[in-house]
Amino acid sequence: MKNLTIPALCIAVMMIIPTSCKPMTKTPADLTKESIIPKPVSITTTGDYFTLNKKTVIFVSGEADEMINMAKYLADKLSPATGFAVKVNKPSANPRSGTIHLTLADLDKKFGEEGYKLTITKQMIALAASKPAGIFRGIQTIRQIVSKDTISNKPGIFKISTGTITDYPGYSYRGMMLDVSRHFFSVDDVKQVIDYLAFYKMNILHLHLSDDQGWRIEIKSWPNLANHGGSTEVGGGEGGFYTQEQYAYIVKYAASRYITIVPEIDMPGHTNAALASYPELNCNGKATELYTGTNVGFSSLCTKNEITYKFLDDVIKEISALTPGPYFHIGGDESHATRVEDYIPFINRVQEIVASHGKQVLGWDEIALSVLKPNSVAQCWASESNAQKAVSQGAKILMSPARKAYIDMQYDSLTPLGLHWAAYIEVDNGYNWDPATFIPGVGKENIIGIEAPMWSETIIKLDDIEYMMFPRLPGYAEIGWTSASMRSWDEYKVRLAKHEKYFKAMEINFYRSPRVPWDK
Ligand code: TNX
Repeated sequence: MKNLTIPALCIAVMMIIPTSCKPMTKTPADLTKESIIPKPVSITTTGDYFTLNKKTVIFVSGEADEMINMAKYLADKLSPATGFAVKVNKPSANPRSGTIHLTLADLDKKFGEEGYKLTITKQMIALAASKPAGIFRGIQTIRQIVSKDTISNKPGIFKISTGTITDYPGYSYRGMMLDVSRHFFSVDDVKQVIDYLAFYKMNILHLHLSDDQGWRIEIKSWPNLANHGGSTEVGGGEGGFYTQEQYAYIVKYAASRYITIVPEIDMPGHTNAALASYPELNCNGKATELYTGTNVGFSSLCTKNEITYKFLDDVIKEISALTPGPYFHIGGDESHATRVEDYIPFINRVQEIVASHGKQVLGWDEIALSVLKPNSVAQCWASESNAQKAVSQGAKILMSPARKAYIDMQYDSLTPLGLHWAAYIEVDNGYNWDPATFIPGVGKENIIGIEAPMWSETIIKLDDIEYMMFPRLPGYAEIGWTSASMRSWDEYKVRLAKHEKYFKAMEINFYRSPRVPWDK
């Protein structure tokens, strides 16, 4: 990892022979030609340049630490690209030219929490938003504009096209899921994923914290879950788990990128790691063996025993206390070892437990078989009729259709990692769909957003995560942010190709899809 860097050699050569590393400055200046992903709501150009150089200073509109931290973050992200440190200054009533301004302002309601307005003139770059999250999203746009392509033929001088960008998201939930159960990933790996999501303005990381193969979070009242249930993974490796302190740190790190963590404890199926850790969770009172295979649908909590609900209450209480976000994900998928007449009252009761700890239920689409609370959300992965059932109960939908959005699916039959039970998902296939017209009877008003799940049966290390995420993830980010009427694969693929420079600068191990017109 993973900062945007101009090859040092190129800078060195440029200082000697200024024309040898051909700058790709666009002439004439045209802000609308920038390859920003997700595509902003509107861009206008005024045909001039702002000059970014060593003297550029970032000002913030208030003293709030939050804004100053963001200015430092921007400076930090720009300096590897520019090769110099952009300074951060306290507010100034009369800022001089050549500055970047981050300002909280009362923007129109349509900008919401995450919208922003970026105005670039010859004298300054002004970023305004109603809320800090909007400033953070706008900073990502600045990062995508100030790249090595904007360097002028004078070293250390960047020419940024002038104009205005007005931008806000179409959906409020734009996420990715990481399965840390089938294979465990370190805190550093998770931080890296969070940074990738941030670059594309995504705002949710859903962590699949338990499954048959591993329990990945410390629960103080049931310590064996992590100690025993977390001690292996698919293939028999050593597994692992997050201590509560580590989980809290991930939550905090994500929050610094205005990303919310959604914790998932899968139930009543996908629970072998718990069943192996505590005999009393099994109907026959006997602990199961740890499991390191990849079959699904064989395990179930004992839905008729009271201890099961005491266990769930403790687990949901401890995790909820560490989770500021609104959702607690209860899984609920593929409970083939639970009879449906047991499944329905189980989910009904667990919804009450989640509510009693102040959280809202998210669950895979099967939870629509139960009586959904009005604020429960069904995550549609497989069944259209479950999604329709959820909507008919007044619940909302999170769209993750496996054949479009599962980033553990292979690109094609030659992809060395991943599965293909739902589909092969080439980059165009993953981009070309509209969540609001995908399921009959489920429209935009029923949908909170989209999520791309990364199941990890075959995904072992960060490099693998990157290979499956990129270059598909920017497409999911765009589906969640940009209205369907403004999206087309033929236009998008050209912008996506331009992001190769970011993938390379961030040292991302990405799939060079033949469907994307990369530079030769
Ligand atoms: C189905 S999707 C599952 C997971 C697997 C995944 C592999 C869902 C709710 N359940 O248990 O990991 O397929 O693609």
